[in-house]
Parts: sequence; C-alpha cells; structure tokens
Amino acid sequence: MSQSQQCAIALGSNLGDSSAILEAAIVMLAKTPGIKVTSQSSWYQTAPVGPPQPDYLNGCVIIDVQLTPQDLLQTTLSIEKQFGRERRERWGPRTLDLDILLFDNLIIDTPTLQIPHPRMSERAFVLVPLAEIAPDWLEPISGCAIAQLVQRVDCSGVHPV
Ligand code: GSY
Repeated sequence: MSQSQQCAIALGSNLGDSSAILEAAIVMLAKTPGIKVTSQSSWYQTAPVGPPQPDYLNGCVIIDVQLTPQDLLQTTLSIEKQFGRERRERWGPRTLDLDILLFDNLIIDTPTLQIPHPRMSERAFVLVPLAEIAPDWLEPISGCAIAQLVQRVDCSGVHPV
C-alpha cells in the first residue's frame, strides 16, 4: 500500500507511570515505518468507565499511515505488549491501551477489528481529545462530525491535565 491514509488512535493508561508510558507509546508509533504522527491532543485525566479503578490518562493522535488496517492493528498490539499489557480483565486497569478509532472513512467489521471503534461515539474520554484535534472528521457510520458527537455525551469526568 503506497498512498497514505489518515487514521485516529486513542491512547489510555491507568497503571504505572501513565504519562511516561503514553509519551513513549507515541514515540514508538512515530518510529514505526509507514507511520507519521501529524497531530497530538492534550492529555486528559478521566473518570474510569467500567469497574472501580484508578482514573485514566487519555489522549488521541492523528497519524498518516501507509499500512493496511490489519498491519496497523498488529503494530498497536505489539506496542501494548511491550508496555506489559496483558489482556486479562476486559474492563480492568491497564498500563497501555491503543485503540484504532477511525481509518480514513473506512468501515471494517471483522471478528478481530472493527472500525470505527464500536464504542467511540459513547465515550467522552475518546471524543473530547479527538474533538480537540479533528473536530470536522465525519464518523462514517453516523455521518456526524466529532464536534457534534462530543456534544451528546457527558464530559464532566474529563479534565485537561
Ligand atoms: O477502553 C479503554 C480503556 N478504558 C478506559 C479509558 O481509557 N478511560 C476511561 N476513563 N475509562 C476506561 N475504561 C476502560 S475499559
């Protein structure tokens, strides 16, 4: 695949030195052949969604990517693994979570990869940072801009650091 496409990735952490882990994850993304990080949101301290656990640090990046969606997924899983992420408890605390949110205007629905991310439109901890760097991007299933979607969710638990 030679032409580059734009992709949005959500980052989150609530175990360990979250700030250092998230910054290092962005460096690893940026060093990956076929990925160029073009925009980075602020970091936000966010109330946990799911069982009781520490607050998260969340943010988003936009990348130009010359990888297939499946290859990008393998890249994000490999970076998560290098930070000690073990996929144990589904909604439990984690050192690093990297979620592919949007890949150009593609809609992908396979057992291992769904794009747009199936829960992104309900999650203030995703929409607030994404709206900061990509307000006009249209979520391809609803056809709504990220700036519109963020107005529909409760953002009271999301605070810039
Ligand atoms: O889905 C990502 C992991 N996660 C998060 C998160 O990143 N932020 C917040 N605030 N709550 C979360 N619950 C889960 S699971």
